[in-house]
Amino acid sequence: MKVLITGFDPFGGEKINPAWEAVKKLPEKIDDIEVIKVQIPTVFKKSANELFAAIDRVNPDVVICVGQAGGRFDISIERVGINIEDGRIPDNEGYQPIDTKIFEDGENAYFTSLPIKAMVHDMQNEGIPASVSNTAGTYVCNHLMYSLLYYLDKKGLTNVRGGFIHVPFIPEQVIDKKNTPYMSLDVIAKGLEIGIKSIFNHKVDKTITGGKEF
Ligand code: PCA
Repeated sequence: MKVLITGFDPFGGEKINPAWEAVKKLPEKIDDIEVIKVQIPTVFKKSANELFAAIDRVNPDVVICVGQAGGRFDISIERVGINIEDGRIPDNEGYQPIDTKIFEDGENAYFTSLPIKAMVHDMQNEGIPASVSNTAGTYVCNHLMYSLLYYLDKKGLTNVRGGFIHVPFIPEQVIDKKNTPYMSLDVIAKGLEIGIKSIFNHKVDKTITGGKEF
């Protein structure tokens, strides 16, 4: 069994990206699951193209993309990617789309095929704050999540499960910020490891609430 897990490079003036830092900390093997790590640039089109190349090369059973969500309190497992890009700030190559489609021939949205309720449940069970998120935003993370699910669908890779996890800032990133939530890198990495195990332990998701009013 193989999991391809990606993390973005730093963006928006940050020196590090906790997503990539946490991915780097993962072991090379979790039980009998081989863990293949790839860094992805925070650049709209390039991020997806590099992910597609990695999927073709690695032939994974599961693909998890991880990104920073500065301002969020917990590890959030994304439910859906939407066919829109609207950049609050330019990407790392200066591109700032406003209300453009990611793929003209794609659905309006794709739902993740990861067992997100089980993943949240298992993380919480081990004392790690986690929740289901119903929006991955409209920046490069949503672009990558949408593109991943579009690619798996268009290529007919129905056995490959894919999705996206957003992680909070780590402590060193919030020293110069006021009232900003953070989580330690070790806790984030442990959360990702639990999430990976959970995916391989759950072919079908649990039917438990993960709902939010907003
Ligand atoms: N987070 C950004 C893009 C790269 C990253 O780590 C996002 O949430 O869109």
